[in-house]
Amino acid sequence: MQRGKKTICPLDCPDSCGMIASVADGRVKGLAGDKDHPHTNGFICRKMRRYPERLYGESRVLYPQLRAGKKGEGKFRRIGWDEALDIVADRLAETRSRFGGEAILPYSYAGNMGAVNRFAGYPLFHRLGASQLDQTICSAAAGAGWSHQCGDTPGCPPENAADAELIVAWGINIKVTNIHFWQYVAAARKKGGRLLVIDPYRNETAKAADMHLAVLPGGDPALALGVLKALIEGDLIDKTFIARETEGFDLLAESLKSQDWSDLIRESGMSRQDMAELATLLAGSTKTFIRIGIGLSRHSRGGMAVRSITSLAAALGLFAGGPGRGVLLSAGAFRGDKAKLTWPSLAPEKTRVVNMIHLGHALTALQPPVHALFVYNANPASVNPDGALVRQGLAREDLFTVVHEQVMTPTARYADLLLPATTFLENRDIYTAYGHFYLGVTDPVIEPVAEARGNFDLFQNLALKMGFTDRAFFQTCDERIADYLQDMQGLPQSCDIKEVMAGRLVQSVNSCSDGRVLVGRNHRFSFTSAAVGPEPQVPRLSRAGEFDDPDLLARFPLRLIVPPHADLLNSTFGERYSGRLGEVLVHPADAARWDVRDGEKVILKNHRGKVARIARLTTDTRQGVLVAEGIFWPVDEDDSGINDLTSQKLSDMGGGATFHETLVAIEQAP
Ligand SMILES: Nc1nc2c(c(=O)[nH]1)N[C@H]1C(S)=C(S)[C@@H](COP(=O)(O)OP(=O)(O)OC[C@H]3O[C@@H](n4cnc5c(=O)[nH]c(N)nc54)[C@H](O)[C@@H]3O)O[C@H]1N2
Ligand SMILES: Nc1nc2c(c(=O)[nH]1)N[C@H]1C(S)=C(S)[C@@H](COP(=O)(O)OP(=O)(O)OC[C@H]3O[C@@H](n4cnc5c(=O)[nH]c(N)nc54)[C@H](O)[C@@H]3O)O[C@H]1N2
Ligand code: SF4
Ligand SMILES: [Mo]
Repeated sequence: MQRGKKTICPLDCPDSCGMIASVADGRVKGLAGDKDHPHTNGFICRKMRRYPERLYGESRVLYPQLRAGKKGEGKFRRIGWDEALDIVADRLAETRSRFGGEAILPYSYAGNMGAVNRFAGYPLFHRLGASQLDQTICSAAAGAGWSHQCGDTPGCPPENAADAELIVAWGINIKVTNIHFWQYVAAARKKGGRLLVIDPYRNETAKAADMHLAVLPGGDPALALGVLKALIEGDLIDKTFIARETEGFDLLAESLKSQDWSDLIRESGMSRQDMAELATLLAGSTKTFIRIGIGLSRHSRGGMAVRSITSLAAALGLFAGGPGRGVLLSAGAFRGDKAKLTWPSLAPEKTRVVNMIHLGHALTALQPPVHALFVYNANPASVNPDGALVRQGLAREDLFTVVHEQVMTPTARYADLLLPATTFLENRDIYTAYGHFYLGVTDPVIEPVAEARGNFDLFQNLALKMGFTDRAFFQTCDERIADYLQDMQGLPQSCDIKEVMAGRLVQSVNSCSDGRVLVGRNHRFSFTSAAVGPEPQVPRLSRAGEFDDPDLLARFPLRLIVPPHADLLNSTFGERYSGRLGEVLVHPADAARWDVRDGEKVILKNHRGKVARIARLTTDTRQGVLVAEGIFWPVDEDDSGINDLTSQKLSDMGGGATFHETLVAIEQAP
């Protein structure tokens, strides 16, 4: 007999869907959307509907294994858990005593968004005095840009968009990366609302939209400031809101006065008329909802892009709330004390911090060197920029690498010791979301498959094995969840923690139904920068990084962006598409110039590396801009992937990544 059990999608996706797993004979037969989850609304994406194939698939890592071939070759021999734990404990202890704790580098990200399992390794690595990882690869620049102007204001609930007259999807591919937001777009359009997409290429969302502006990659600060300049010149700003709930507007207006139109036009790739029309469109709609994506922040001026767009939104009064109005980047609906998960008090003072984007550098050049690497919840061989350098590091004979994984990923192939990880269906955890305002706690749906162990169990066991007796290591999973929930901001006052622990979905109190997000929170929107630092006080045009480098432009004249693919979640599910190169969208004029043909294999290359893709000729992208969707797994013997082309350069704020700022050349494959 099949039974339906509730769970939550653990993937790094804003939607964090509620799901029903159907289980029979201790096996998961299928996954479907939970009808009782207001945001999920009974529907999940096609990636996750096929999850049971992954759970029981050929690629699944089932047992602890020791390397039995060359690094990266992917040959292993099975060992037992006891032996495996002894090996890790010995090697970590030895590394620490010979070279000091900082010679150990834990590397993890968001393969599992459950708060307990995501941060499960932190207490042990803190206790070991290991190098600390700055987790910047995704939203650090966007988050820093947002907090410069908005402080800790949460985003507006997505439901509010359903009443909008105008929805702006700015640097976000809703139909691919945030599909449940589409229900609000559809509802708004039913009532006559329109969708505008601002994105360098005609992505899936732009194809389904009413309007599309093909801004240049990295061009958003110029576009947003140009529109703001036009609004001020046309006296179209919301003066009441600006006076009542913001500060510093005069400084920004003054700075924009002296800003040349020619710079704004060149940098945005938009005409003055485009900007004037957008200003008119925005001023003419009282109910505007701006959905800001993280995509536009993966640039040298990514933080500035967010600062400029939120400033534009504030000048229009969109933070004042009201039906159909709002601004959403990241929900931020609940704020828990992360220290309750990570236990920073266990770390020695002043341990070195490694920005995860610099992993290639950290494994090949950092002094004193890293001698032990522990990877979990992540696939750095595929997702990290400067991929060839990352692999060079992973191939070092003197590096001891542990990888805790669910499937045989490109990183797992480089492990000295490979450990089998459970999936969310085999774990208990607590999930918030960055695209909606609900929180939930889940129970395991099935027993662990084969010898898989969850992150939390693994690290608790390892800490005890290493002889650590701190309280953190004796906590049960339930105790950690309860501790985290205890003073979580955003929970309703009446909320019964016991009920939440038993699986009741909770809606954040930050989700005021009228979308009003600033008032009443002791908060004013600041057009000037609240933080100290090298950033300019008011948003202004800053440098474009790699795209501004004349030497590189002469050799690699095309701008490449590398957004997500609908069938992958970052590199997760790559095992489903083994042998697939992935495509690169090329404008026909560029194709003619560089002599590449539709459907043929091409080489993209620059000073960091090269990778093969299949050319797709289309006017969906602008001339001079190439688009390579998806982090497919390596196909060729040289192991290359799309991130062999991207750089370790950091964004202007938050130490974020600059994935969409890559110069390349293109040629026919030999
Ligand atoms: N199917 C699927 N869903 C996903 C993911 C996935 O890999 N696959 N990844 C998940 C993760 S980890 C994240 S962080 C989110 C990210 O989701 P998003 O916030 O949507 O961010 P990106 O996907 O990086 O880029 C979104 C859009 O930004 C555009 N873009 C690039 N540069 C610029 C620019 O300079 N200006 C403007 N205006 N637009 C630009 C890209 O062309 C792309 O269409 O999605 C999550 N959801
Ligand atoms: N070219 C390009 N590169 C990008 C991006 C892009 O848009 N373009 N996006 C960037 C962004 S936004 C992000 S967030 C990063 C994402 O980088 P990662 O967080 O590394 O994302 P994934 O590729 O999904 O890999 C996660 C891995 O964790 C494993 N995993 C899942 N759950 C568990 C668990 O419970 N325990 C253990 N031990 N392992 C688990 C999965 O099997 C999977 O292999 O990639 C970045 N890289
Ligand atoms: S990947 Fe996103 S859309 Fe798909 S089930 Fe998970 S949370 Fe929902
Ligand atoms: Mo991300």
